[in-house]
Amino acid sequence: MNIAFVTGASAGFGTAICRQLITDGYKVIGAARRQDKLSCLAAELGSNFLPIQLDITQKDAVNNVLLTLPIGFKDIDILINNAGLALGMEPAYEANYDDWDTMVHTNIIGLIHLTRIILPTMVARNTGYIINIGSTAGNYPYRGGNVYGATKAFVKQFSANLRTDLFGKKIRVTNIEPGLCGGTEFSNVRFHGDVAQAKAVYDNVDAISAQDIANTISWLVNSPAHFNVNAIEIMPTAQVPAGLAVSKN
Ligand code: NDP
Ligand code: 8X3
Repeated sequence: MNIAFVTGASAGFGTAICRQLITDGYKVIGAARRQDKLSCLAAELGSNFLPIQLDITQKDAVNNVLLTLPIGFKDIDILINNAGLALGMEPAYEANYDDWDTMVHTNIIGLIHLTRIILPTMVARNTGYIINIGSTAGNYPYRGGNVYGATKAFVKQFSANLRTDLFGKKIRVTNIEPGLCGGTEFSNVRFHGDVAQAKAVYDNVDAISAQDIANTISWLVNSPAHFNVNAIEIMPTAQVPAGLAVSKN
């Protein structure tokens, strides 16, 4: 039975991905900081789901993560680097330094450290699949996107460079680039718990859902091993990639 390691399992995309992969017959390791959320998911998903409390910004914890896995969950076939966040939407000249640091430490540094720890185990077995969750924010700028968008541009380029380093090996890499997706905690986190501001993002929009992302991942991981989708950009029909603006005097 194949084993998937999913970060950010306690909410949003990650929870939907864990549920979908369990349904598809995988064993799933679900990582996040909030143990209570992971415990609820474990109760729902049963013994093929292994919850692990992990803060991906803690380098020592990431370094030791493979040592903590029990027999039966050690040979990771699929790494889904999903944990991430946006904080704030102020223009760069007003943004909060700590928010910027947290985004960089989570979306970039946590992601690359975990990849660096798990990838050699895939290389040793010459099999594996890394799926990174980027964003349309990594492709197109928008006002207030500043560091968040830049972290996702990093994830996009890191994914492409991973593909290149894995030339000749049977290890796949995909960067998924979603646009506006409702029903997750993303905007609550971004707006520091301001529920009204978070809700307003999705008012009157038929946004994509976490299940749409889980369905995409299900399709990718169940596709044949010779088939690599390098990147896939997904938007709601209601959203278009048009951001050019002109300031007139
Ligand atoms: P949620 O806020 O619903 O979920 C984020 C998950 O990341 C949570 O499980 C959270 O768990 C986890 N997480 C955050 N920081 C850490 C950390 N330091 N260590 C471990 N886990 C962490 O967001 P979404 O599901 O919407 O977003 C998931 C990914 O998709 C993110 O990378 C986001 O940037 C990206 N994305 C989201 C879009 C959207 O519109 N929703 C669109 C495009 C991309 P915990 O707090 O328990 O640690
Ligand atoms: C999340 C999508 O447009 O809010 O990455 O940045 S967006």
